[in-house]
Amino acid sequence: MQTLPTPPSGSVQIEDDRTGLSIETLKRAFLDNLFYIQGKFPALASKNDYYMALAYTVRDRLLRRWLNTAETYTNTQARTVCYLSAEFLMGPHLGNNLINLGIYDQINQAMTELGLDLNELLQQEEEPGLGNGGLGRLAACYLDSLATLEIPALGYGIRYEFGIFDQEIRDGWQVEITDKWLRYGNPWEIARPDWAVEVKYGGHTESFIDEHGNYRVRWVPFKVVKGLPYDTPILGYKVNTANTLRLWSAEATESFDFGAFNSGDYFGAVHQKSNSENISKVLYPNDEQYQGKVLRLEQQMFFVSCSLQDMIRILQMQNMSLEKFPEKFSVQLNDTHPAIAVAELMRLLMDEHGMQWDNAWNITTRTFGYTNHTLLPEALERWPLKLFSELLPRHIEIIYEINRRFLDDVRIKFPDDPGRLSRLSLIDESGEKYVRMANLACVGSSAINGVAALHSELVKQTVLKDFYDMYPEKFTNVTNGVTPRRFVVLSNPRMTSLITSKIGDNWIKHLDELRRIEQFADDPGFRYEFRQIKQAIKQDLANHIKSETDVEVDPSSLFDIQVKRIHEYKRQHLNALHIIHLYNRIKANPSAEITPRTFLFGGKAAPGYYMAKLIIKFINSIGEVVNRDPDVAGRLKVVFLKDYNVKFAQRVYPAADLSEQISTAGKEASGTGNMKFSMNGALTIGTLDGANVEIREEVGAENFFLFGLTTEEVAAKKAAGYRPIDYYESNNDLRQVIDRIASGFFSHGDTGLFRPLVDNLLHKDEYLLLADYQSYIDCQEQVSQAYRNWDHWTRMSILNTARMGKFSSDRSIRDYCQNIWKVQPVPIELKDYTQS
Ligand code: F58
Repeated sequence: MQTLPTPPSGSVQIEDDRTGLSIETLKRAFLDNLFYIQGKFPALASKNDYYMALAYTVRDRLLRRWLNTAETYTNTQARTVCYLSAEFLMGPHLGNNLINLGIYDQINQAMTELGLDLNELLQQEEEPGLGNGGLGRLAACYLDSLATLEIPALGYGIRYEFGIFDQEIRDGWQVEITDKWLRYGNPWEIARPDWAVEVKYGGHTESFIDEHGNYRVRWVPFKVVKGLPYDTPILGYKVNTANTLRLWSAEATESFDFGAFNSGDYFGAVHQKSNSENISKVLYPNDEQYQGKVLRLEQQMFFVSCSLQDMIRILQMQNMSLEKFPEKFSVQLNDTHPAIAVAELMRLLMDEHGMQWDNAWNITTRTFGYTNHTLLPEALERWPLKLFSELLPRHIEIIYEINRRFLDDVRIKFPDDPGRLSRLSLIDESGEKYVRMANLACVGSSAINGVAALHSELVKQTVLKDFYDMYPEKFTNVTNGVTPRRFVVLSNPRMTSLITSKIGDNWIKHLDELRRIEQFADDPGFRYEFRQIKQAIKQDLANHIKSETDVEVDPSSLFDIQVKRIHEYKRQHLNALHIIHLYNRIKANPSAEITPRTFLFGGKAAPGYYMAKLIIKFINSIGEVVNRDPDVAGRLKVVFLKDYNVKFAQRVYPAADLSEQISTAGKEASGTGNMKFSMNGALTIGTLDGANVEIREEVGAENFFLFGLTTEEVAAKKAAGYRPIDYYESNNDLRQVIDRIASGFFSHGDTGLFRPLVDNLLHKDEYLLLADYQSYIDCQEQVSQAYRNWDHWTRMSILNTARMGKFSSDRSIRDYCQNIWKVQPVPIELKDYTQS
C-alpha cells in the first residue's frame, strides 16, 4: 500500500466534510474520521480501522436524510408501518448504503486514490446476523423497499448481542461458534437512552375500583427490565427517505440495582443484573422448530412491550389521542413471535391508560396484521399455560377474556359445534394446557396473509381453516419478494452494468422493466456478453473455493447450488442421492457421458437437530470420496461451504447456473433464495412448492425444470399409506444408491454412521424423497442435456432474469400498502440543518 497523506491540519471545513461528495472531500473526511474516531494515523491503522473510518464517512452522509425524514414524519403526523419481527437478517450495511446513496463509484475512486481496496474494506464488516433464515431476511428486504417507496416505517426487534452462530466444519461435522458481531463496535447504530422503557415480568395482579367507579387491574411484577433502543438508519434507493430500524437491548433497571446493593447483597444484585441482560443476549438458532423456552417468551414480550410503549410515546409526542392509534400505526406481526402484542396493547390501553375493554379491543383489532410463514405443525408456537401464566399473569387474564368473548361469537356463527370451539380456542385443552399464539394473532388482527399464492391457499385449507371459516374476509395473499438493490446491483455489478447499458437504470426501482431485456435474448452479442459475465463470476467463486477448501473446481462445469438452512423438508439429501447416482454411473462405466458438474452446498443446521447435522456430514463425506476418485476425472466436484450468511450469499447467487428448490410440495411456504438465484440468471430445478409455482408461471414452463409430486399427490400418497421401501425394491438404480451408502462406502467402511439416514428413508421418509427420486433423476438428466447447448441455456438464463419483475420486494410492499396497511408515500425534502 502506498503511504497515505497525513490528516488535515488547520481549518477543517466541517459542513463539507460531513456531507460533500467530491472525491477530494471524501478522502479528507475519511482521513479525518480515521484520526478523530478511530484515533489512528495511517501507519498504525488496521484494515478494520479503515473500514470503520469509511463507515463513519458514509454514515455522516446519511444523517441529514435520516433526521429530515424523522422531522417530516413528526410534523405531518404521517401514518406509519411498524414491522414487528424477532429477527432482522440485515447483512452488511456499508455496500448497501453506498448503492442507495448513489456514491459507490466515488467512494471506490477515493479509496483507490488512497491506495486502499474498497472490496477488502467491504469484506471487513461483521454482518449483523440477527436472524435464522428466510423470515429474518424477508424483514430486511421489506425495510429496504419501504424506504425506497418512501413509506413511513419503523422496524422493531431485538438487538441480540450474539446473532446466529458462526459455522465451522470439523471432520465434516458442523461446529457452532459464538457470533461476537459487536466485538469491534457497530458504526451504524445510535443508542437512544432517552427513550428507554421498562418491561414487567411475573408477580401477580390486583383489582381495584378507580375514582370514576371503574373496575381496574394493577400488575405487581416480580421483576422489571429496562429496554434501551438502538437505532440504525435504513436508507431507500436514491431517495431522501431514511427510515429507522429500532432494536431493543435489555438492561437491569437502576432502581433495582439500588435496592439490592443497599441491602448489602452485592452478588445477588450482580446476578439479577446479568439475569436481566440475558434477555437480549442470544438469538435462538432454531428454524421451523418451536422450542418452549421461557427465555424466548421473555424475549418476545420484551421487544413487543418496548415497541408498543414506544409507539404510544410517539403518538403522545405528536399530541395525538390514543384513540388515533390505528390511524397513526399499522402494526405487522412477522409470524407469531410478536403475537403477544395483541394482549399487551390491550393491557397498555386499559391498565396504563384507563380505557374500557370495548374501546381498547376496537383499537387493537384495527391495528394488527399477521403474516403466517409456515405450515409445519412442529413450528406452531404454543406456550405451556403454567409457564405463560407465571411469567405474564396479567396477559393470561386478558387472553381468557378475549377467548370468552371470541368463543361466544363462534357459538353464534356455528351453533352446536364443540369440536370447532375447542379447535378455535386460544387455549389448547386437549391434554396439558397451552396458549396458542397463532389463534391469538388471528383473533387480534384485521388481516391474515400467507407468503405465496399456494401457501396462502393451504393456510386456508389446513392450519387456519377454522379461522378462515370464521373470518374469510381477513384472509389474503402477499407473495414474498427480495430487494434487487442488494441481490442484483450490489452483488452482481457486472450484470447490472450490462443490463443498464441496454435499457438504462430504471429497472432498479421498477423491476418489471427488466422485461425490456427479453428483446436481446436472441441477440448473439448480448448472449455472448451475458455468458462471459457468468463465466467470470464463476471463476471468482472457484478461486474463493480453492482458497477456503483447497478443492479445485472447474468454472466451465455446471454450477449446481443449494444454499439454505439444512432441513429434511428442504431435501438436501435428495440432491446428495443424485450425486451418488451420477457417481455410480461413472463407476459402472468410467467413459460414460456425464455433463461436468460442481455441486455446491451451504447452510446451517439447528444445533439440536441431529438429522440435519448428519446430512452435513453426509455431503462432506460424499465430497471426500468423489472429489479424489480418479475414475471421476474431475467431472464431479462436491463442496460444502461453511458459514453460509448474507455476505456469502451475495457471492453465490450470481455464480449459479442451477438453483435447487426441491422441497416436498406443500412444505416450503415461499422460499426467497429461489427468487435471488433466478434474478441472477440461474435456472431452477424445483417442485411445485411455495413461490416456485409463481416463478415458473412468470419465466415460462419451458425455462424451468419441474419435477416431483404435487401437494395433492403428496397428501394422497400419505393418506394411502406411503411405503418408501416399495420404491427401493422396485427401482434398481435407487437401490444401488441406497446400498452404497449403507455399505459404509462413504464412511470409511463404517456401516453405522449413516444408518439413521438410510433407515429413515426406507421406513419413514416423511418428506417423500424416494417417491420423488426417479422424477428428480430424470429431470436432472434434462438439465445435463440442456447445459450442453450453451447458447440455448444462456437464452433461458436471460429470460429468467428478464421475467423476475414480480419478485421485487417493492411489489410485495406495494401489495401490503394497498391491501393491508392502507398507507401512502411521504416524500422527504432535503433541508440543511447547519443553516438553521
Ligand atoms: C421462512 N420461515 C419459510 N422461519 O420457511 C420460507 O418458506 C419463507 O420464504 C420465509 O420464511 C419468508 O416468508 C422461516 O425462515 C424461521 O426461520 C423461524 C425463526 C424463528 C423460529 C421459527 C422459525
